[in-house]
Amino acid sequence: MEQVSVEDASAPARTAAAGEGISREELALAARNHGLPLEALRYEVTPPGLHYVLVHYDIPAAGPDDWRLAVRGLVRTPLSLDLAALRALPSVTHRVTMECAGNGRALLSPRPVSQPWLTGAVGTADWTGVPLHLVLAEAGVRPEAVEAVFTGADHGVERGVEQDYRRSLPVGAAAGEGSGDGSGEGSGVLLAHTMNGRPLPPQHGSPLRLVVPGWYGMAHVKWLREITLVDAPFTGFQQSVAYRYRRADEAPDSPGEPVTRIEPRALMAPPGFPDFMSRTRVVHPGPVRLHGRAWSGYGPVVRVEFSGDGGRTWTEAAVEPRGPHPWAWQAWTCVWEAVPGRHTLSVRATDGEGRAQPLEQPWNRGGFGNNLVQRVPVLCC
Ligand SMILES: Nc1nc2c(c(=O)[nH]1)N[C@H]1C(S)=C(S)[C@@H](COP(=O)(O)O)O[C@H]1N2
Ligand SMILES: [Mo]
Repeated sequence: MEQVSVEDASAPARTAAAGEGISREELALAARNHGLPLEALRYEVTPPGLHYVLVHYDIPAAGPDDWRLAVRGLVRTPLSLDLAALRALPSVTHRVTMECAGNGRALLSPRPVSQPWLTGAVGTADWTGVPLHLVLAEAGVRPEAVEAVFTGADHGVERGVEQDYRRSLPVGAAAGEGSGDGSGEGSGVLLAHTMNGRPLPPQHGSPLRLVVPGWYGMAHVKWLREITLVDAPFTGFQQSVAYRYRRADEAPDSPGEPVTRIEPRALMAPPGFPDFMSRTRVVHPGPVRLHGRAWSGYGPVVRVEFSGDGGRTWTEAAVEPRGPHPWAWQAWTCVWEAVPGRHTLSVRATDGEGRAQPLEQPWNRGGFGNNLVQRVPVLCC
């Protein structure tokens, strides 16, 4: 990793001062990296263009014709596969809900300065591709290998460190036909060349990306050009510097804990209709059918609760059981009796492992895994 003096590499990610607004730089990031418009929670599979997008650097020039995926390092047979070779291998389709680890970051106080997500950094797609374990078996992973490092074709500089976008997975999680979570579902990791039945669009990693069901977005390396098997845990920027949970009582440069699977969250499609500037929702008195989706990277969501009074009292919503798509979000619905006045609506999800959404912000320096319950201000009149 080369040092580039755009910024001080040793400086931790910054948090905004009290009352400090979103800067022009953050606005530029927010305009490039858009979220899911929450009314699109009505679709089980997010329609093209409405799935959230997060790109650290530029979308690289990566055409399908001269594309090669290299598999190298601690393997018996290094491979160089073009798209035709990958497409000739057996493929499967998984419906996967993907969420950015920074979703909800801009709602934190103090606010970590980065891509300023509200709650929309999520989407669900049908990803088709080659199970990663098939390609790793073809290459023959040597027993000394402990991790697989995945390299994207995009390149940039982040907090002073020039780099290709790179992330790793333990060999067990990468090659695993068992997920290790007792579900017997397999890890489901895919080399995906198809999104919703079409070749991947440029912003989602054309022509090839990694899909790691249940994990936050940073693991799903786009524009995937190389898989390297290594004999020691990978310590690159996106693994050991970024995407770590560093609590408020830890030093800004402490190692922290790695960000991995998606914490449970429920979101509501905002009811009624919006005021243009404030986005405040307006409804008329009477029963209002509320609906949305809930998900967790640790297994099925077993309960969704609704609060019409800002989280003081909760009632059960009806949540659909997890169907044939173990890694996709689940629909929930309930009815709210709207009476004139101002209200704050909330929902919260609990998964099968008993993980639930907090009512107090789970603050950490990067603003990761912030699954604070959603608050939707509504004016009934
Ligand atoms: N090569 C590469 N892969 C990447 C990224 C990136 O910047 N470069 N961003 C990651 C992050 S942080 C997220 S949240 C997801 C977003 O995937 P999407 O844009 O398809 O929704 O891609 C991940 N894969
Ligand atoms: Mo992300």
